Amino acid sequence: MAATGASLAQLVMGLYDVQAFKFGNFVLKSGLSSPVYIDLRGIVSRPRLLSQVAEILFQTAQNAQINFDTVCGVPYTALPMATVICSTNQIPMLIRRKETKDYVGTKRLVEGAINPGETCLIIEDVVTSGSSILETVEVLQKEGLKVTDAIVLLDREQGGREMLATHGIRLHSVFTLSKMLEILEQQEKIDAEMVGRVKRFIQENVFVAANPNGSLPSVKKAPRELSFGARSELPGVHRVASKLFRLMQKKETNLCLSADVSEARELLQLADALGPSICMIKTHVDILDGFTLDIMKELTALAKRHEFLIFEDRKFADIGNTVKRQYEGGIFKIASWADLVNAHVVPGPGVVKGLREVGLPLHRGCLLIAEMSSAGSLATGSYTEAAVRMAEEHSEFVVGFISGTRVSMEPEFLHLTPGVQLEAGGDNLGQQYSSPQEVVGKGGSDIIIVGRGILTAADRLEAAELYRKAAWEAYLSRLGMQ
Ligand code: S5P
Repeated sequence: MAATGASLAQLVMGLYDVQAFKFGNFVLKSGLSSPVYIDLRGIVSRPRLLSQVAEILFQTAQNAQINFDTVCGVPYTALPMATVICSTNQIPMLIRRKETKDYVGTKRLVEGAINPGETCLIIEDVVTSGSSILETVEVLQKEGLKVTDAIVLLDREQGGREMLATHGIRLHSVFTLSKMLEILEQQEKIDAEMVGRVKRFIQENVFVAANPNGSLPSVKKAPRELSFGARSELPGVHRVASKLFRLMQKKETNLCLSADVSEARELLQLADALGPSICMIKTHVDILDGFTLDIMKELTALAKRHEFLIFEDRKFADIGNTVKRQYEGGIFKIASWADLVNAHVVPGPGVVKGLREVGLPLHRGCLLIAEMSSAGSLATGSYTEAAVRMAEEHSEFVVGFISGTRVSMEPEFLHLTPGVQLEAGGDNLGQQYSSPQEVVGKGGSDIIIVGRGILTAADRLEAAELYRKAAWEAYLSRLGMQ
């Protein structure tokens, strides 16, 4: 036990009094309506409470007999807690930087004396899915530090402990959400009905680990998984995403064909033959010999006939003014025929704003590249987070992501994953493959993008059907329907 019953109750009441826990109806960022809201940021203005919190966190670490050399708080709420612990107990501290802008240059990701091989203890205020802790762990490990344990004040019991355990991190909490509810009920701050409501909400919103490649710390929500049909009708869903969700549900396919062929005729033949099996065709028009706008007209007609979308995998990555012209003009006139395009987030929001000027009036949509399937990709961690934020800020035009697994919990956003084959492996140029089950079933992605898995098969239609069925079954199993 980290604390005696009496002192824990005192601490919980102290936090309640400064409104760190609120009960009622709150709309979370994810759009979910929650009966409880927890926010410990305010304790920096209550030095006595901050000291109590720091003391009990340190006691918890001591009781667990953890060996560590340094301490690092997960930014930002836990930073002052870690500072007080380190200052009071004379322990060297490390600070993880979170700002995406500043460390692109020479700035370091971790401040403080880093001695590779040493063990760093993580301090956090609240754990939900565990992904924030994992991000900090990832950064520290890249610096050569070992991380074995994390101390958290409040465990919301939504799967964080289990998720961290799968990454070799033991989580020690000062108290759990159940304990907090018990104390507040005893103290008559909340009634039994509220306790029941909160418990139900927590149970219905448990996160489960979804990290097939051990690459990105990501999670998916286990229950309350919405079907594609239901997602097509969400109030905030983009018109193109809604159309796609609808046709996926109707055709029972979440397969996107990556039609990486160089003959225009072959592209059209593929689209016609495989059209009924796919929800989308992905093109790289700049590898086509003999491109003409007439070919794209024919492709558009096939898309209409077989009900699939056209996604030009152009990966725009320039300043807004340039991408706008690349999207609209030139010989390809991409905006005139592609329902979807994609963009790298490396230039900053200007890339989305530029594309949006052209795409929005035409009711087009854009996917942001949050992760890449290639070995050594730099699109990880805070870069991926920045992509998610950019999508959230431009959801009138951005409909989702290219990523390995689900990176956003917003059900309006689509996740498309390339680097998929039925057999694990890769090519000799860095491509890495995961299976449809890993990507959709475990990883929480929506659509698999398959190129050579189908294109090199003797019977392409038969191969497409195999991929369609595998991805659809993975989706159904995620919904708990199989
Ligand atoms: O990270 C990525 C992003 C994309 S869009 N990795 C990828 O492989 N892609 C694209 O998906 C790539 O350009 C190619 O067109 C397709 C994968 O093809 P495959 O033959 O390896 O399945």
